[in-house]
Amino acid sequence: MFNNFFKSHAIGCFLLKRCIFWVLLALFPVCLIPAYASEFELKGITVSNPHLVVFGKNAKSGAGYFVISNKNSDPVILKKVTADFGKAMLHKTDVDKKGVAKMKHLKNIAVPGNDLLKLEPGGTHIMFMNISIEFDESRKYPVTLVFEEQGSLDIDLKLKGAKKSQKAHKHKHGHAHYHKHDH
Ligand SMILES: [Cu+2]
Repeated sequence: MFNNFFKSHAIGCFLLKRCIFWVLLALFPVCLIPAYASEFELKGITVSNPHLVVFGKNAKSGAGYFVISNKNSDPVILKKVTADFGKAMLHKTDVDKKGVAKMKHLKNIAVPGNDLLKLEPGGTHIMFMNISIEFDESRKYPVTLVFEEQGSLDIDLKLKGAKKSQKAHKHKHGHAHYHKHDH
């Protein structure tokens, strides 16, 4: 029945074209997704979705999270992180027997061969301290990851969550600010 419809009428052809148009239009957002998901690569290492969580615009500390995947058969070791907006350290949150979360400083982070490691809240993360800038959600924050054998990889962290915490800290507004300057 469909065959006859398309063969006998020019309008069938028109409808078919329209149909293709709509299918392409529906697929269009799918094609755009890779543009939003940020990925950085270096010698078989892929760092995906790097983001920065800070508590308020004037936060003095924050945490960086991302996924490191390692396509090499040997483990890769992240030994250092540097950032121009603050001091960066490798950290891990551990929960002790009493249920108290504590952060400990790691010398390095190893990603096993053909495996991935997620840096996420409550686990391994990049800790940023002594932050000297005001955060702005419209820009990205460059960070350099230094791997033991592969060298350094520049990534951009996307700011997340500053708005939410600003709301949560609303009651703190109105306080006098004390600024300390080193000369
Ligand atoms: Cu930490």
